Parts: sequence; C-alpha cells; structure tokens
Amino acid sequence: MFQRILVANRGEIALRVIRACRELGIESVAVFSEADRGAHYLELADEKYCIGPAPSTNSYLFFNNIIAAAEIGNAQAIHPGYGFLAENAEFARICRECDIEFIGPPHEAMNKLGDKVAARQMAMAADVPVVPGSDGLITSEAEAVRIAEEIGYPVLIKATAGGGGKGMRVARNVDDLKSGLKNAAQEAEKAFKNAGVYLEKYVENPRHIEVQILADRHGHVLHLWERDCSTQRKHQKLIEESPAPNLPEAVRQSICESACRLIRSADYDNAGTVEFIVDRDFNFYFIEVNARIQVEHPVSEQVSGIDLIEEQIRVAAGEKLSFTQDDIPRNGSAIEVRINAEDPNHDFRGSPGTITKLRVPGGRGVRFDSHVHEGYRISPYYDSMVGKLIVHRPTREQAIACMLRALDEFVIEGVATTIPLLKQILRDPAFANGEVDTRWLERTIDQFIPAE
Ligand code: MV4
Repeated sequence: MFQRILVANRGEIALRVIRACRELGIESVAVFSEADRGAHYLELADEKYCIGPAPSTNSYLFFNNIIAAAEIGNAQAIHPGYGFLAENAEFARICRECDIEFIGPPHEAMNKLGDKVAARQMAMAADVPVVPGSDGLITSEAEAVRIAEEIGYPVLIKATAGGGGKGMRVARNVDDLKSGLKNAAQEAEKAFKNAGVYLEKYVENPRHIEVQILADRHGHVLHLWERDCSTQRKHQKLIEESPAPNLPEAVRQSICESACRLIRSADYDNAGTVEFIVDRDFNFYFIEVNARIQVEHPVSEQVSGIDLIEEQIRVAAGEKLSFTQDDIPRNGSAIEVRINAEDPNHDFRGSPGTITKLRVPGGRGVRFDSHVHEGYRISPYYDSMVGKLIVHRPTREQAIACMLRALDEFVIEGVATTIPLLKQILRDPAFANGEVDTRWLERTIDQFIPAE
C-alpha cells in the first residue's frame, strides 16, 4: 500500500481524497495554485506545495509541476479527482513512465473509451444496447444523408472526441444535417483537435441514468447500482439520486449488468461510470463512459455503504476487491444537490466572492462534502461549486423531506447560490413523482418564481 498520495486537484474532491487517505493511514500531499493559497482544507494534508499561478493551465493542468510535487513530496501515487487531469490519458501515461501510480483506469482503457465511436463499437460487441446510428465516423455528407434517411430524423451529430454534450448538434431535416455536420466538425477540431463526428437517432427527452462501476486488476467488475442525473441544465447536473425513481427492477438489473459487461470487455480497472439514456418505454441506450470518479459518487456510497475513494486507492495498490456483487446492498434513497455560487436570477452566471456567513445543516442522514468556510473566497478561476449536500433516508419521500429541511437550515451569505432554485425543484410535483427528464428543467425553469 502507498505511504504517500499526491492529490492533484482542489476544493471538495481534494478534501475528500485527503480524508480517505487519513483514514487509511496514508500521508497526503496537497497541491495548490496561488488562488487557493490559505484554503483551510490544505491544512488537513500532511504536506502542501504551490504548483503555480491561478490559471488552471499553469497549475492544476500543468503536468511538470504536479509530477515535480510528487517527486519532491515522495508520493508513490497521484489521485486526479475529477475534471482537470482525471481523464487525461497522456498524463496517466507519463505518471506510469515516472513510476508514479495513477489512481484511475489504465491510460490504454482511457484512450479506447474516450473515443466515443470506439466505445460505441465496444458496446455493440458486448451486446450493450446503443442508439441506432452510424457504425463509425461519418466520412462524407452523402453517407450522413443516407444514414439519416435510414434511421429517421431527428438525428444527433456527435463529436467522437467530445463528451458531456460538447459538440452535439440536433438535425431535424437534411438541411440541418448538412449545416450541422460542417459546424460540428469545425467545433470538434477546434475543441478537441479531432474533427471526427458520428450520427445517432435523437432520443427526445430521455432520462440520464448512469451506473457506478468498480473494477480491480484481478478480473472483478462490480456495479454499485445506478444514479439518475436527469435534473440538469445545459449539461450541468444540479441534482443526482440513487436509486433512479420509477425504474422497473428488471430494467435496473439489465442496465447494471450491461454496464459491467462493457467495462469487462475494455480491460478497465478502478472506478468508472457507464452513462445511458432511457426513453419513456424504459428502453436504455449506452452513450459514453466517464473514466473517472464523478462529482456525484457520494449517492452511490450512501446506498451501497462502500467508500469509493478508499476502493480506488486499494485497487491502484493492486488489491483485490474485498467484496462480491452479492455483498453490495441497495439501502434506502440518497439525493445529492450541487450548491454552486451562481445566480439563478442572472442566467446562472458565476457569483465569486467571500463567504461572510455560513451555517451548515446537519442531523440524521445529512452529509455536506465541502471545502468552504466563513471567510473563504469563491475564486473566479475555477468551477463555482460551494459543496455537495447529500441526504440518505429509507425512502425517497423521506429523502426529499430531509433535503428540504437541510436546505432550509442552510445559511450562506456573501455569494448568490443555487439553493433557492434547488428548493423549488425539490418541491415540484414532477420531481416528487420522479417524472423529470433531461429537458424538464429547461422547459420549466421560467415557471419558478425568482429566487426568494
Ligand atoms: C443523446 C441524447 C438523445 N439522443 N443521444 C448529452 C451529453 C452526453 N452525456 C450524452 N447526451 C445525450 N445524448 C441521443 N442519441 C440526449 C443526451 C442528453 C442531453 C441532450 C441534450 C440536452 C441535455 C441532455 C442531458 C443529458 C443527456
């Protein structure tokens, strides 16, 4: 097992990893940019190193300084968290070259699954349902027109190097398709240095359901059930929960087993998430793999009782998983809300600033994963997350009531936050009835009265 782990991230996920290390008796080396100097969570690490100025490209994305901090700090492993370098195969490869364990999937699997067309082909080979579409990259406009005629409009043009909705375009007719192909390819070239695009039948108003996977290096691939992440706006998740409401048990089992089959075929190990869309008739379709720990991992931890960060560290140290699929329960209902310093009344623009007052909720079933404190300055350089409020109760109704009680207790002043909107969503009958799909919030957000 490692003696020291460098945490190559910041904020709440850095603190989450530091805490897991402490409980495992592993020393932690934190890194910080000039913008994060003085943040209280850094004091909980055994050592901390400044890796550069505020801009991410010169700090949290800067390979050389992170590797140098690992060398100076005598870390045997690096945990990348999420975002930044978490899915950077080149960084994972360089870690291996420097004989530093990357706590995440092998860079070969990251590369393979990061190519969305290759991932689709692996899904088909593993008998995992995919949306009807092109088998490979689109090689000509004529081919795209033919395929679109075959599968029927609307179709979705997607970038093979994209993900998370970046570079997607809906085409509802052949003219949309022709212009969409050009724009999507240009945008993909610019954003990902890879203009490759593919087509899929556009599934209208699907639910976004994803499966948490944990795999070791000894052939064991398990799932920690599914999460419903449909409450999102412009591909930014606001609320995630497990289990998914109103999902028939047979569909749940099939989705989770499909996810395991795909990961098993990909020579993958460590934590990962297999993402699906699910239509009104509960047909589910593989969309993409997120080869990292995700923001919303706590809801799966609450329901399964498994500490995912601890298991990531153990797997990276070569340990076998100490439990089987049958050992993994699905207890109760867990809901997470992302509390961001954004102003819902001004198009969710960032609301950086200093937190002048903070009263955090607690009590039975409440967990708040956050790095902030009174006097903490939310930086304009990074994402605006203040923290994640997670509740875990026996039933979904109790979890919603608990979350509303916790949000009512929550006091934060000095920055605008998404809390008022979150309360309105949680009180909405559509949410309470589990009828939210991925476009619901965009359809209804104008009905929510301006924040209290
Ligand atoms: C789709 C889809 C409908 N049909 N693919 C969005 C980003 C990535 N996670 C996959 N995504 C989707 N892929 C097909 N064939 C719907 C989504 C989707 C979505 C699309 C538009 C607006 C918001 C969305 C939220 C989640 C998923």
